[in-house]
Amino acid sequence: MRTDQAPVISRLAYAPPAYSIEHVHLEFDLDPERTRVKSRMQLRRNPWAGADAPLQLDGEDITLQSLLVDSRPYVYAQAGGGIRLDKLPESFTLELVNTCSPAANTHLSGLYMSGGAFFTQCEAEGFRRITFWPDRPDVMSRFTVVLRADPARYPVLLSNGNLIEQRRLDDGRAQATWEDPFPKPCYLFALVAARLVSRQQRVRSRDGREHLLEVFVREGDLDKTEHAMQSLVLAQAWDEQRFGLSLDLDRFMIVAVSDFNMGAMENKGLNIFNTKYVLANPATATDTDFQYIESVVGHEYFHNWTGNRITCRDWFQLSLKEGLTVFRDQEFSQDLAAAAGGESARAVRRIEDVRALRAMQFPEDAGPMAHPVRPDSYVAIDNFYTPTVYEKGAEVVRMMQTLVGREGFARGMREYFARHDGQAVTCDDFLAAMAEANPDSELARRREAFARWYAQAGTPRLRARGTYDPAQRSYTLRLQQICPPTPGQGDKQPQLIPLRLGLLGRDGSRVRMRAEGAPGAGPAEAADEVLLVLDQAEQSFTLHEVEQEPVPSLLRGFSAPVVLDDGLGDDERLVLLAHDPDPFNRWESAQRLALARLLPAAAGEELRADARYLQALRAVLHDTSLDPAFQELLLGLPGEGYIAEQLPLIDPPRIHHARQQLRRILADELRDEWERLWRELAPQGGYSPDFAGAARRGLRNLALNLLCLTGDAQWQGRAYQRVKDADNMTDRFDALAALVGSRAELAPAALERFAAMFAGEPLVLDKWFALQASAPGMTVEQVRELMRNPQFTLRNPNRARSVISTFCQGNPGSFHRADGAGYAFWAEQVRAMDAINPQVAARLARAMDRWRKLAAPYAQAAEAAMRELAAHEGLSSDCREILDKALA
Ligand code: B3K
Ligand code: ZN
Repeated sequence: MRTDQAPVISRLAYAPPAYSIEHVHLEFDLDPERTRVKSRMQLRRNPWAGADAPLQLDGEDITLQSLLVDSRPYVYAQAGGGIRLDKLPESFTLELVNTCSPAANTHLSGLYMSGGAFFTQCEAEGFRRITFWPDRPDVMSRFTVVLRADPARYPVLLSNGNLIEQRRLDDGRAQATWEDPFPKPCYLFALVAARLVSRQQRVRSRDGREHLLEVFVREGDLDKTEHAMQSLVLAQAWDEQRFGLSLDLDRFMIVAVSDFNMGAMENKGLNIFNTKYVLANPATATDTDFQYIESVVGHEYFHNWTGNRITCRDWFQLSLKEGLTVFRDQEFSQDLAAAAGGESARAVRRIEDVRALRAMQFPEDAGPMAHPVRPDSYVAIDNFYTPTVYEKGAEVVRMMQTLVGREGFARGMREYFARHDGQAVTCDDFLAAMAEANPDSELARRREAFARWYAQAGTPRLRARGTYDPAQRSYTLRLQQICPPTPGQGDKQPQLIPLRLGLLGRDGSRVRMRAEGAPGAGPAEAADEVLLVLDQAEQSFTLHEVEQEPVPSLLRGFSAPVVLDDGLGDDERLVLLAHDPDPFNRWESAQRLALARLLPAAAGEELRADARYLQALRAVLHDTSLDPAFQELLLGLPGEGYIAEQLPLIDPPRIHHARQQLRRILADELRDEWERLWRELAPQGGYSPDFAGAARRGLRNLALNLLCLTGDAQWQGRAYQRVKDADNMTDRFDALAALVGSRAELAPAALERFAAMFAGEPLVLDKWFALQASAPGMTVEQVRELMRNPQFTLRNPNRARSVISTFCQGNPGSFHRADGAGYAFWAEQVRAMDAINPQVAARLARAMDRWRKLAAPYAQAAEAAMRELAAHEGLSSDCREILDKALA
């Protein structure tokens, strides 16, 4: 295992591999205690390598048994955790035998056991825990894989590509041989040996080719696979339709496993998924679960082209595949939503994505782990599967689309595949293909300024101030951008910011404008909306033929991942909330109005919710032209973490209290509206997780939640009844959450009932644990009590996260305590988890990222707990990296 002293890997130190492996033949004799791996590879020295170039093979927690070069024993040296071979011929065959122990592998990286079956996870550096190999993404090889195992325990034997042979051996074991026709890096290797059943579906791609799609699960879970399969079918059709990308394999498999470090993995032709992102039926999964499954199934499927056919040269380029693939899955979900609920449904998805970006990525960009979308260095690459690489990376790709248009973007994608199919490339290569396919675009003209999005960490702040000149009928916007310093990066250059904007009259009417002459401005004719392209620290744009003093609606659709200071006051925000044709900015106005009330209260002043504000929200709830999902977003208050980011110094319990107070005011003051909505949004027909149904449930259950918060025993009784008899998990769980969230007397009984109903459903129990860990007023002792539940275990990442991460990262009002008990608990759990699974532990370690922003006495208590934890020897390099950065 890798501990403390791991070296820092630096991007600029990249050197291409000395040897290529054209083909590998792998044989596995699968045994939980001692699996034997035999590999035979054809290697060739690359033209750029000198004749004396050594071959470095990585290896971790595995035992080498024998090594032959061209069938003869060969001397090797132990080096860098693996082995090094010197003085090799130009081309040769290398044969290795090694063993590994899947049953002892609690890291869930490499080959491991879950529920008595074999699974793999190789990204980023798990393959070296299976066999010796140059474990880097720029070594791409064709794999043939032979699996041998006891058919009584492991009747299903899977690997990447096509099944070419299956037979019974003389010793009674089963043998399966798989061949993947596409060269791939080892991180995309996968195998599964398990007792599983599958749902199958045949689909045809545009060229007439037939494909078999399969979803494998444990017996008894087959009734929870329909939605995942449907999502897969939709993803396959969407990628053809939107990007002309067809499935390139005869067979595409998804396998669900309950012990898994993250969401899912895009192994070529054999995706392995956390059960959480596969299994769903109306009785066990919520609308949100159904939605996540759609997007994760899409995401992994889309990787087949963006990630697998074209992969990363090195791990610093991770966003090449992740940012692009998140962008693709977001577009997929938006297109599906729009097909079901129109443009407003598309906007709902966009707002959800931005909300997640601001809740997760903005704090990261402002904290000790801030790193560019293309990082410059790392100790443990697994620590860099971050919201910055994923979600900010997706925003960077989205800005490219904004700058070149949808058509231009599709053209750029075609160019990217024409140039790089089958290669391992860099973020720069993607940008070059996109820009060069669109030579007349602002992206091409100002590529250098745009490229800073990959190089500079931190969220740019954009200040905008407008002045109207009635004599000239012109409106001048002065814009300033600065990007705050981040660890290791002091001075920054201005970035290229696409700023989509419109103007409104005070009466809410649209005000047209002509943007002629402004560099990067849109059409010269008068228009409702323009796209300005900024690339200077300070610049001004004048908009002409503006007939009245306007209210500016800036950064429409969140056209760039920046923090905008538009200097607007309540009057203007109320106009935008009521009338902005851009749904994103309507929502943003509601968020800002709420923040204007919450921030003073979070800093210690009395909370004031004025009549004008309440009236505006009442009007939203009355507006029958609005989609209920959009109404729900407009009424939702900013999260505690987002509020905290707006303050120089934070007192998390006080923030929690202020937010709860405002929720309570909304509950009381708009009570008649909530009661009306409850009645009017009653279900029409049976449950279906479609957009419209989910939207109605979402708003109706918000109403129930707030009605329970008023403390009204009748509403709490109604919620209790729903926990008992709801016909779907969304309504049942939301009712339970309403009781727990309002600390109702009925909450304990409801929790007990719920647990009894779902004793055999691990994913539902995760929700049950998480709901309690996130409950207001939760104490550390109560969390410990939850951990004493016989169903709790640290060894299952979903379960451990449902209690520990939920409490430490999702319940700031309870976790941060003056006596530091929450921090001591955190330190203890990080240590315990680190001994089992460093990747999961390092995630949990990040709960303290923002400790320097804490007010007294929290900051002092947090630092003490962190220093004490850091003093322990034997922490993994994963955790060490996080702690060192946080304390630096
Ligand atoms: N590529 C995987 C993530 C691997 C994480 C390794 N620690 C899932 C995804 O992004 O699709
Ligand atoms: Zn991904």
